[in-house]
Amino acid sequence: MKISRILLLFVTFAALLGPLACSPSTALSTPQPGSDLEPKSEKTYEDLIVGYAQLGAESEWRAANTISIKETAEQLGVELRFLDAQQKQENQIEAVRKLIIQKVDIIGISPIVETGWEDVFQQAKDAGIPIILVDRRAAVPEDLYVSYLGSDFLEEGRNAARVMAKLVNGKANIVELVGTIGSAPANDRYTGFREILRNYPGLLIIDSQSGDFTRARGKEVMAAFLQKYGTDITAVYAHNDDMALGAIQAIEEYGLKPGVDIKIVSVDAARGAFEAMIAGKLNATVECNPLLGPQFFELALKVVNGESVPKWVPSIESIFFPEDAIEVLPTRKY
Ligand code: GYE
Repeated sequence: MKISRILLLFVTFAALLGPLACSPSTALSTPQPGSDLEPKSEKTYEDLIVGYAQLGAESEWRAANTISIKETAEQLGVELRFLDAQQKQENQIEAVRKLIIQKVDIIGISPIVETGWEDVFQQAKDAGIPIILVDRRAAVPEDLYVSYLGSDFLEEGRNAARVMAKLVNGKANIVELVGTIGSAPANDRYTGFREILRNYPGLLIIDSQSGDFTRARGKEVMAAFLQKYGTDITAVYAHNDDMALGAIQAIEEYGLKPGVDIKIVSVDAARGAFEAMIAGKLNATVECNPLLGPQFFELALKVVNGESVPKWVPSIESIFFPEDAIEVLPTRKY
């Protein structure tokens, strides 16, 4: 009984040791580089070098977006190489080229316009540097970027139209302040708005011009509209808050009451819009979230570590009206 138990123990022990004893080189020595057994060295935020090609500083939204990227990088300990293209596509292309030469791990970019990116994105791909589109899309084949992180601009345009229709009871002469020509948000906010307007024959767009997403241009374009159409204008659709705020000034200088004589709907939901709603000068703002830093770096780390990520990571957004403005303003981070 005793002997057979000892024998059993011995046999079990030998069986356990057997494979190790027979193939010590694979089981006990250091795995060969590239072999399946080599532990994958996962990068952490502190190891990451991230390039970021920002398009400029045209609006309150953009300022908040830039702060979010820079602050998050600092909090996480990521090394950020941030370049500002000052509203020019050629600068932004050059910025991507520089980041490729610097061999950053990954590049984030908010493309100023949709077209014209294939060559430089291909160069990044050839250099093995993945691109994440942040905030704005680019019209390139899907294999030239890993993911798009940003808003549904079409839906923002549709929501602006839905809100406008209610506000004016389905009847208005609208002037439209378009964002930067050729940019994804301007293209989609233009199209989405019109999609819904098809259901409202009383809502007419009497003119549509670009104010380049800036307050100064928004004011100029609105002043020109007022010169041309005067009190025929009953509503403004602005593709962002800054242009709406510029339009408000132009309307006041013309001697009319913004928000009352002329209803105004815009997009972004930046602090300036809440202040204007509290003052009764703006009737609604459709939210577009610029605080993309945390989601961006999380995506970047996943991509660099070879994890699969969705082709589109949408941001969560809502719509705000003057009746919520006093309560909501203190909670706004941009
Ligand atoms: O709405 C506008 C900014 O790309 C979503 O750009 C962004 C837009 C934003 O200048 O204010």
